[in-house]
Amino acid sequence: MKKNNRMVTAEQSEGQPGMQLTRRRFLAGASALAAIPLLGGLWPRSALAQAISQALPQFTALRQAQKGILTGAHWGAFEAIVNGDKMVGVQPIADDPAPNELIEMAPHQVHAPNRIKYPMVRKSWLEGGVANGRPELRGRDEWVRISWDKAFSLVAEQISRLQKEHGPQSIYAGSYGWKSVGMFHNARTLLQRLMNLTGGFVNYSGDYSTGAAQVIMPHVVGSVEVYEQQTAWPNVIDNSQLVVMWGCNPMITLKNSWNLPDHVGLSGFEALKKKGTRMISIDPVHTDSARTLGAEWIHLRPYTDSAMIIGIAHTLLVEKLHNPDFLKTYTVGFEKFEQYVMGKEDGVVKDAAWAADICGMDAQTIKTLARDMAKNRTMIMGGWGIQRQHHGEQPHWLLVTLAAMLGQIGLPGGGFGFSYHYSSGGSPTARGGILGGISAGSPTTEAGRKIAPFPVARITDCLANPGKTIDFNGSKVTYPDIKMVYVAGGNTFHQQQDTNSLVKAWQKPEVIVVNEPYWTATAKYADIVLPATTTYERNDLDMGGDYSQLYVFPMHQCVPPQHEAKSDFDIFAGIAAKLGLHDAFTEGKDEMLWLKSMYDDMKTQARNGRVALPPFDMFWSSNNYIRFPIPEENKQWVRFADFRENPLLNPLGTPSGKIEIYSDTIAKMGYEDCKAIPTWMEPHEWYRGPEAEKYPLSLNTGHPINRLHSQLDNTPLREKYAVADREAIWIHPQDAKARGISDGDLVRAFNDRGQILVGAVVTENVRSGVVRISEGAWFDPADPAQIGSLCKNGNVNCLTFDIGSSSLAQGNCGHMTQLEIEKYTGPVLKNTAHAVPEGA
Ligand SMILES: Nc1nc2c(c(=O)[nH]1)N[C@H]1C(S)=C(S)[C@@H](COP(=O)(O)OP(=O)(O)OC[C@H]3O[C@@H](n4cnc5c(=O)[nH]c(N)nc54)[C@H](O)[C@@H]3O)O[C@H]1N2
Ligand SMILES: Nc1nc2c(c(=O)[nH]1)N[C@H]1C(S)=C(S)[C@@H](COP(=O)(O)OP(=O)(O)OC[C@H]3O[C@@H](n4cnc5c(=O)[nH]c(N)nc54)[C@H](O)[C@@H]3O)O[C@H]1N2
Ligand SMILES: [Mo]
Repeated sequence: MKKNNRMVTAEQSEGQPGMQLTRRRFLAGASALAAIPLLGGLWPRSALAQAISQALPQFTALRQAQKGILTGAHWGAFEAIVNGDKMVGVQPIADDPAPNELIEMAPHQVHAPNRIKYPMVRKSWLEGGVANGRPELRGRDEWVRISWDKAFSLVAEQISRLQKEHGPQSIYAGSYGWKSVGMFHNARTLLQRLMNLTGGFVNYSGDYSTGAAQVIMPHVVGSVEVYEQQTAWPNVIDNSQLVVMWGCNPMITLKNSWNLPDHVGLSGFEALKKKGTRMISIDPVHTDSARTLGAEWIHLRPYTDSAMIIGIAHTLLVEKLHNPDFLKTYTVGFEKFEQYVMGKEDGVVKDAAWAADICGMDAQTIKTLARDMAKNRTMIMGGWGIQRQHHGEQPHWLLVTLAAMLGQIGLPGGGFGFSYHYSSGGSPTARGGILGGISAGSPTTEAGRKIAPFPVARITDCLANPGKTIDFNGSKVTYPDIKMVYVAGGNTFHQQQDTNSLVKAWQKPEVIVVNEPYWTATAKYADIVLPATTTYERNDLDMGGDYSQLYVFPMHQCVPPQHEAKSDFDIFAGIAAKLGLHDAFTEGKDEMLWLKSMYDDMKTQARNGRVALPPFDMFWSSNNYIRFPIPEENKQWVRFADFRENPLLNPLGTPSGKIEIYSDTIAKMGYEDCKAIPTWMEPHEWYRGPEAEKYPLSLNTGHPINRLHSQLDNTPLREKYAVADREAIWIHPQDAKARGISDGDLVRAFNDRGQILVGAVVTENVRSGVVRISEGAWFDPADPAQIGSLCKNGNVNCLTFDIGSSSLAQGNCGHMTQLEIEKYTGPVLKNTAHAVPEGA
């Protein structure tokens, strides 16, 4: 049995887009809230806090806002300082162990000059309708302002027309995206709630974050692993002797979380540093994490990690440093992997020298690492960039195999963890209630219920090739013929690879609707654009700490809705009204009634676990948040300890109940690009492929330090990272010199798929032969009439290719591509990425 720790399971709704949160209930202690006398009206804050903490010292603690209004974002909970109708400042909450400066952007988010002010329609679409809407003008047409009433009618007409004429399989409302925090104003869920009521829609499966790993891991360890609770931080700090960050940049990626962050992971890494725990970073980039934590840097050629891990496995084998007992008791199929490593079938001995040659490093480094890992209590922390690649299923499968050979899985401070860098995996789980959100419901028609989702990153392929059938995880998926795309809470033109092929495929649907606060490229390429509020213009609730579930936060409205913006809830309720579905959509509840019912559900659930919560009205009006207690045993929780203790009583969810180094299930799928044991396969593009002659540099597209993807690119934070007003490109001095590029220069980065303008940062923090451009710069084509024209802001996905990681997972390959760069000497081009389109 898994003890006292939240599990995240793959379902189609919450958590990381596409993930559902569940948690075990707890039984201990006794409720005491009943002892508090009920007072009517508004409580003086201090009196409330005092009364509750006296009654419930052992259960809940109310934490008071000091100066402002409690709200929050993916980058942290904070207090908003408001002056009249303006947000003027922020202050982090007192409990945040590592407040994040990104919160300071909140006032700029609200008052950004590129807010969408009114409902707008593309002129040719408004005039020509579906028959003559000139979809090729998307992204460069004129805009016409319309009333909300007209907007609701236009959208409702399209939905009912399509449901009637082509059925729910003609409407794509997957709407992948990172939206904003808040369990109620969840743009994507609200969109899908509406679409389900109208009959159904096409959804996606998986996500962009862990497309490959979340599909392979259930075959290997029986769970998605990437969204699972990790061995708790205090246990890691106490026991790990060597921490290997494999393609993992936690001090950056832990700044943001899916829910309000608790930032406990950041303090965990700080604690390791303070203790002097040895840390190694394996990455083509000398990451901020490696530098701030003082980790040793092992750099390899990008996309070659699988070979390196196999080389380590070889050293462990020949030096007898592996743990045969562990492999025998807890895994299946190791002999087949051993034969592969020793070259029994193909005659290629995959030793450290073999790996070093592929990885562009020396063999000694690989051997030493193998010995150090075996000698010490080692925790392998795998990031996700290494699986956002062609054959991206292999690195994580191999890391599990490596950890199994070391035999420390399930021991304190040992094994592997694939979520230490994300949303504070390992932050000990608290005991309290869990907030549910509004539900998407289910399709109301038989046809709607039958629709199979397609893997999310296949969107361009799907739009371009209706009727095409692809492999996916042992089954087949046939693309529907999409006639309507609806996006709410995502930025398709940022997230998807090979932007120029997307631009082309995007011309196929008959109608594209986007709810957005800002004029992003996705909004600019729509037919109907509906202005959405930001979090700070509405009321909501959220949990703090994705894995810890440590807090319940009220997110109070700070300022009135800007311009004519409406919340997604009100937008979809308005459309629903035109379809005669208003009450079905709202269930007769407004924003505050929904929040109260969500809170009350959590309160009942918490009470069953013997944790008492104050009544909603009291909680809401007090401007406090609630912190739940963390049971002592959760602070030392060890992932897989139960399995290790008794693999028969606590089997894994794989067919064998063990770790599958050989998977019979995958063998039966018969895929050439994902075999039955983890293997090294040459990637689609790399430094030794034929494309490298023309495009010798390998691309790294890490997640941005000062942004969440594309979010906040339109704020003054830009001044921290933009070079010559473009996205930065990190270039090694040798590569820069060879091309006559100096620090601060404008650079054109290009390959056969596209070209972008970026600003040079010449630095030894990337390995030579590698350039790094963060994902998330808004797409801004110099000539929107020419597909493939220079992107003036540096959207890296203009360069990446769009194929699936393999037939198994069909994950995206955003972290892999070959390219060339040159000093830009063309005409001066104004960056218009954050400009409002003409007529808007
Ligand atoms: N090459 C490459 N590509 C990548 C990646 C990579 O590493 N390399 N990373 C991938 C990953 S892991 C991810 S998760 C994706 C992220 O891709 P996205 O999730 O699309 O990225 P965001 O920039 O967070 O986009 C969210 C959008 O929602 C809008 N929004 C925010 N709040 C609201 C709201 O309340 N209502 C509405 N209607 N809209 C709102 C924001 O303004 C923003 O435009 O990108 C993927 N793409
Ligand atoms: N500040 C910030 N934090 C974020 C986000 C953000 O946009 N900004 N996004 C959030 C989201 S949605 C996600 S999914 C996570 C993303 O978490 P990750 O996917 O782990 O983050 P990345 O930065 O894409 O990649 C992590 C590291 O992998 C390295 N890497 C890339 N290719 C290779 C390779 O071939 N070999 C090796 N060894 N290393 C490689 C990169 O250089 C980088 O240092 O972060 C979350 N946190
Ligand atoms: Mo992600």
